[in-house]
Amino acid sequence: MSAVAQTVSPPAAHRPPEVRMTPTRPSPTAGTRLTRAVAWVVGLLLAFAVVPAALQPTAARADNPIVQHVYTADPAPLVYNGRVYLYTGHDEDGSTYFTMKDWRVWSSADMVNWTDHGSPLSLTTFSWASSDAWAGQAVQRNGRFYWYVPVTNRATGRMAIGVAVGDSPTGPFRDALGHPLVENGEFDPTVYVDDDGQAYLYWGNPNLWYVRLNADMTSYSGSPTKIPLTTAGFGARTGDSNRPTLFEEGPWFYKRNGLYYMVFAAKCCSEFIAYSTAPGPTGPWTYRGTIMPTQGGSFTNHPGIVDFKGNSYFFYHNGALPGGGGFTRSVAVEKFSYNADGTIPTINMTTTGAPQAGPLDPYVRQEAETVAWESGIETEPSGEGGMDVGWIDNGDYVKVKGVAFGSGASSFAARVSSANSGGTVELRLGSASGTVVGRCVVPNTGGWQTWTTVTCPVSGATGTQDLYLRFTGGSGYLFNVNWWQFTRGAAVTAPR
Ligand SMILES: [Ca+2]
Ligand SMILES: [Ca+2]
Repeated sequence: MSAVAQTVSPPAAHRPPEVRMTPTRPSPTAGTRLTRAVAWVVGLLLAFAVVPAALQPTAARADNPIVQHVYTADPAPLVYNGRVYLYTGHDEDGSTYFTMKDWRVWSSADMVNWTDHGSPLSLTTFSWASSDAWAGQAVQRNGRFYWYVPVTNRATGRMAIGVAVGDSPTGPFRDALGHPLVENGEFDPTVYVDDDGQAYLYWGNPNLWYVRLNADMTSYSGSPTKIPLTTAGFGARTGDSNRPTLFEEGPWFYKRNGLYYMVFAAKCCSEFIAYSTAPGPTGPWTYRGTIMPTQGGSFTNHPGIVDFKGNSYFFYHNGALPGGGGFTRSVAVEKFSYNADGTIPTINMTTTGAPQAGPLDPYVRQEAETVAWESGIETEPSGEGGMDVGWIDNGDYVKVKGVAFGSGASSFAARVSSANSGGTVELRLGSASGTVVGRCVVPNTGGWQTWTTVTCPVSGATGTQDLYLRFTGGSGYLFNVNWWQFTRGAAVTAPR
């Protein structure tokens, strides 16, 4: 979908299909990737046999995966200034391979309502990259944001690590170097800045490498160094003489309470998530076992761990959305608690996800693209900045979880646009068919990016509730919504 398509063409009666890419094939020189692809195909067949019934698509009550309108993969969370910023890859609709062209950014203040920040980084950001926008990670240093990503270098046909830099966690991002930061045919970078200021870049499949990054975060000292993959350090794999340890890919490196953690995708395929710990940033590593067993209908998985507002969270991906699978993945999250000795308990995938870490304030501007769950909507860059919600058909809805109305709201305002005949925003509590506390009529505004603010009275919205913005109207796409906001006050009685 794109804003252009929606603006130029009259609204169609059906959701526009996303462009389907011809599956890319590993190049003959990319031995690692070829091996990986073959193994994954085998894994794909296996994965379909082990999808737990609980993880089959069930929209009702579910809030996990955390994004539903696009497929996301390879989560990399970053806590900054009271929010969790989540950097992900993006699986194209209908993918039959790792057809990945851009990365996405999401953020949340409560772990359940996630704001879509669009795609501030793509293959086109790197003039030297040809394909494979795979698993990256962003970190903050001195107020700048460095996003490390693996891509295929067009000139060599090999996987390389690029680094983009931006002045905000949501970008815009630019290629910091104009060439790869490091290239050895391996991928999946993870970065951690230690307390002493020394930053480390780890990456690899089938090996595990690191370099010491310089303070500028875009160069390094010394040469890439290979971590010895011993069974004591990374567990024992059976059945693959080329891969004697469990380490497969997707490392996630950090320190907590003086202990260094290497969390990684283990075995192949299907993968599970395991981890090792070390007393120092480069080892020696000791294998600590499984964090997340093989679950969830995707034959890969990928870890990301942060502490936020006093709790710990584990991000991963699965194939739990409708149409989901090994190449159409979705990022999900679970809350967990470290054991007293720093070990990590077993974490299982759920369809409920993490509990809400604090209510959402409806009396400040909230972006329409802040979503706990939705049905039928898409997002696009807004002409007013940020993103807006569009491709709204009759009956589509957005769920916003845990909205703190307190003693009550008196009115609702929404920033809307429509090149069609508009429609109605129904404000419902508890479910998409729950009690209506307000209805806001949206007119034709003269264009899909011609915005106006509509308001309507609200009655009966008190306490903390799940708010459903349910959209109704005629045929075709009805209208777009950029943001919304309630006004506090006594309920207004509708005129008789
Ligand atoms: Ca729709
Ligand atoms: Ca918006």
